[in-house]
Amino acid sequence: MEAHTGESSKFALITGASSGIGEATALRLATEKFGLLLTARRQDRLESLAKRCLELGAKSVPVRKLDVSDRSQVDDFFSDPKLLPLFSKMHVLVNNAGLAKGVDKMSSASMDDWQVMLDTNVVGLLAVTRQALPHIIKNRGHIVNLGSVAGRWSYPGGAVYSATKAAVRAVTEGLRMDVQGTGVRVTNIAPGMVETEFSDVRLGDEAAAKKIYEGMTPLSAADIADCICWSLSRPAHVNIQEMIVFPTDQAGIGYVHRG
Ligand code: NDP
Ligand code: 8X3
Repeated sequence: MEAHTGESSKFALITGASSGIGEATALRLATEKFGLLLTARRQDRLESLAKRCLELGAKSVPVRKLDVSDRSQVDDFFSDPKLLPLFSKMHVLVNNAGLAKGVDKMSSASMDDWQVMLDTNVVGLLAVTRQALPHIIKNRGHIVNLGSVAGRWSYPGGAVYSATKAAVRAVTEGLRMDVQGTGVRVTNIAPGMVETEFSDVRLGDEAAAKKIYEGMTPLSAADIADCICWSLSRPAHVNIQEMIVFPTDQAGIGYVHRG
C-alpha cells in the first residue's frame, strides 16, 4: 500500500457515510489510519460510526450533518472556519451520497422522485466537488465518485436513476481532463447489486427490498469499500478510471441467477 494510505496527516471526506457503502468505506479507511470527515443527513448514525472508526485507528473523526442536495448547506459546510484546517489536509473525497426513488415507468413515475435523484446524485455531487476541488488540487488528491452499472446500461423503471449515474460517469471523465497536470486522480466506481439500504430507500418497503436479493448473493458494502480503497492505494502515477463490479450471480442488469 502506497500513496494515500497509512498517513495520519491525510483526511478523507465521505458523503453519505451513515449507511451502506459510505459507512463501509469509513471503516476501511479508519483501519488505514486516515483522518475522516463524515457527512450525511442522519447525524446520530454518524456519531456512532465515528466511535467505531476511532476504535479501528482513525486519527480523528469529526462528523457533520450535510444534505448534499441543499446548496446553501454545502456552501456553509465548506466555509465553516472550524473545518478549514481539515479541508487543507483533504486528500480524498468520496462522493458517495446518492439514492434511487421508485421503479415506475416514465409514464407513471413521480416527478418529485426524479427531482430528488437529480438534486442528490448529480447537483449534490457537483456542489460538493466544486467546493472541494481547490483543496484536492492543492494536495494532489483523489476524487472517487459512486456511479453505477445503471450509468452505462439503462433498464425499465430505471431511466432517470440511470441518467443520474450516466451523468456521474460523464462528470468523472470530464473532470479528469480538467485536472490533468495537477496530479489529481478521479475514479468512477460502478457497482451492480449491493445489499445496503439502497432498495429500502428506493421501494419504501423493507420486505420488498429483501426480495430483490432473494436466492442470489449480492455484493456487500465492504466489497465496494475494498474497490474504493484499492483504487486509492495505487501509486500516484496510476489512475483507476472506472471500475465496473457485478456480483457473480448478476451477469448484467436484469440477468440474475437465483439458486
Ligand atoms: P444506502 O442507502 O445504504 O446509503 C446511501 C447514503 O447516502 C446514506 O448514508 C444516506 O444518508 C446518503 N444520502 C442520501 N441522500 C443524501 C443527501 N441528500 N445528502 C447527504 N447524504 C445523502 O445506499 P448505498 O450505500 O448502496 O449507496 C451509496 C451509493 O452507491 C449511492 O450513490 C448509490 O447510488 C450507489 N450505488 C449503490 C448500489 C447498490 O446496489 N446498493 C449499486 C450502484 C451504486 P442519510 O440518509 O443519512 O442522508
Ligand atoms: C444500483 C444498481 O441495478 O439497481 O445502482 O440500478 S441498479
